[in-house]
Amino acid sequence: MAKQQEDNVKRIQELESTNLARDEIRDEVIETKLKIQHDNELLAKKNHETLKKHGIKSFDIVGAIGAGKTALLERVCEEISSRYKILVICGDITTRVDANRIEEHGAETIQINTGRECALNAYHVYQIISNKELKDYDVIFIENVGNLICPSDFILGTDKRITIVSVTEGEWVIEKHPMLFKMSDIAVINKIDLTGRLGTNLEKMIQDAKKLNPDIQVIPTSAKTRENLEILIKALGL
Ligand SMILES: Nc1nc2c(ncn2[C@@H]2O[C@H](COP(=O)(O)OP(=O)(O)OP(=O)(O)O)[C@@H](O)[C@H]2O)c(=O)[nH]1
Ligand SMILES: [Mg+2]
Repeated sequence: MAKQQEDNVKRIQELESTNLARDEIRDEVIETKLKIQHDNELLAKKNHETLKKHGIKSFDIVGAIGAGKTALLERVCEEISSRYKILVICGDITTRVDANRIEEHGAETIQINTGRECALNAYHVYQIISNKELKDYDVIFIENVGNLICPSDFILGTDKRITIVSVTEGEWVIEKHPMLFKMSDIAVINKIDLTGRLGTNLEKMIQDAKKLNPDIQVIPTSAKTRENLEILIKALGL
């Protein structure tokens, strides 16, 4: 993790701990959080090594609730399933709605129900890839629980992280959730078919993502009209 990002994470954890913990146990709370994060990073590294060893391309899809993560995965799977054997791991607190939807589009799916947890962690992925015949897959997508905050604490060990928001969340959504954009390779701004009707300032959203992370590739899309779907697939190298 880059130095500045590490400092940001530490600062946020300190602030959280100030709110949550009594003075006398605050240091312990911070220590515990850092340890959990460190252990998660070790496991994520192991996941990535395992996936690489099997020549699997892997992507972690995070983003706002209802931004269109599943809808975009449905479209992407439709386009590429004749060329790649795809496994999609879907994280949700309950139900297998997303897995059922994606299964209709040429991919095998596994649903993880996290219960009260607001994000997948590297151990969830470790458990799945340890129990799968990885030679059967070319591409693995992981759709995280819809949330723009918690997944920033847990990397999973994929090649690329893609953060998805949509114009329906308003033009401030990227500015207000900097962490995920700082640590992502691609930012997708979905539902651009609705931009005119909502009056959302799409250009501001694009510029905000670039300001937060000059290296990020920003792709405005519509899962409904398929606008820029090809650009997204190319950005994934598929
Ligand atoms: N107009 C429009 N609607 C969309 C688009 N993408 C998704 N939707 C709709 O938005 C709603 C939510 O889409 P999902 O794909 O379930 O979103 P999600 O991010 O997977 O949601 P969670 O997994 O619950 O966080 C559905 O009703 C979709 O049909 C889009 O590009 N344009
Ligand atoms: Mg979904």
